[in-house]
Amino acid sequence: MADRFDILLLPGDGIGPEVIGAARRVLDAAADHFGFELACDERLVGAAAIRAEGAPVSEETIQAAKSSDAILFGAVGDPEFDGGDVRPEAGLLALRKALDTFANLRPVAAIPALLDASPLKREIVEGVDVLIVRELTGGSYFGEKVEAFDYSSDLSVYTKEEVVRVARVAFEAAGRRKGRLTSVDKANVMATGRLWRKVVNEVAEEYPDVELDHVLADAAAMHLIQNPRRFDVIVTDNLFGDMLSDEASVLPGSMGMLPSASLGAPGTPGLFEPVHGSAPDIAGKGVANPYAAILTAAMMFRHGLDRPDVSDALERAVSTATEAGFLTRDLGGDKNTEEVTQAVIRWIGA
Ligand code: GGG
Repeated sequence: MADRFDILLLPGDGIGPEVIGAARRVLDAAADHFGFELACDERLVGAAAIRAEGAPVSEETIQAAKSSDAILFGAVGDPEFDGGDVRPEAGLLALRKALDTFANLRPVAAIPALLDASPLKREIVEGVDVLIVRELTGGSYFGEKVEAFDYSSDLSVYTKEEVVRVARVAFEAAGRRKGRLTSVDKANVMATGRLWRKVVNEVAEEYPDVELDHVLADAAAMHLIQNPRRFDVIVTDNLFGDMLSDEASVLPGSMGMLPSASLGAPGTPGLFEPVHGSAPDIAGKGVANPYAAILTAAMMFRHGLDRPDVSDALERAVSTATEAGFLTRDLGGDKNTEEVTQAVIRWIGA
């Protein structure tokens, strides 16, 4: 069991530095409690990097990411760069591509203490436990882009191998859970959707114990808020995965509760980031919800650093803090970032 970890912190923009600052303090407390050593390097990304270094992610930062054990990322995005040629979000996409983190795991589970934070009825939300596996390095986010004066296009390209590798991650995950996988595409209208479905069916032959079904993306969006318990694991492309996981944030009540892990080939560093963005409207006010960043750190210990014991302790501390009423404004509470962070630290190892 490793007891020293080199972590690259990339807080980014908006509330990113606040939530990564909170997660860093929780990590330091976990290091004290479990007796491991944490070596953290911190660098700029997104709008912060454009301003200081002239690009949304520098080559030095990409090299530092490649040589770390894991990357803990905050959020990127800043209205100052809306409509400009260089966008902060390009830094995140460049990192995902450089690290080849092709599988983005986005767990969405109902949290007992937060059932009333969801705008959906209690009976819909109760017991929800879905894992969305989003393909992260292909599709329309990465295809050739044309931005001319009076037309634009985003080319969506998927190769068979890109679908095979993310499908395997999803089948493996389903095999460790309830054994049900739903593949989401638009095979009725898109060529990439038809390739996606054909390849997922081929990969299914390697996993006879996993029950597979296919749902069109628009229908999946409806089922996700009408009957979310019908899903165990969902695998889908980059664009649909981005949208469905944001939609799924209404289930636990707030985007501020959703962590994610972006994984590449075994032995390569993973990129761990909360699903939420930079939320410039509340940045700097000390009210951001740090739970997603803390749960993201928990995913880092489980999927990136092979320390499920630390991950379990962080997840338990978050559950206890929410049950004790440490809720930020987005969850209907009145606690600030600092109060929630201190509560989690208090319950680590308790
Ligand atoms: N922590 C997530 C974040 O910063 N999101 C901003 C963004 O670039 N989103 C697009 C995406 O996740 O593909």
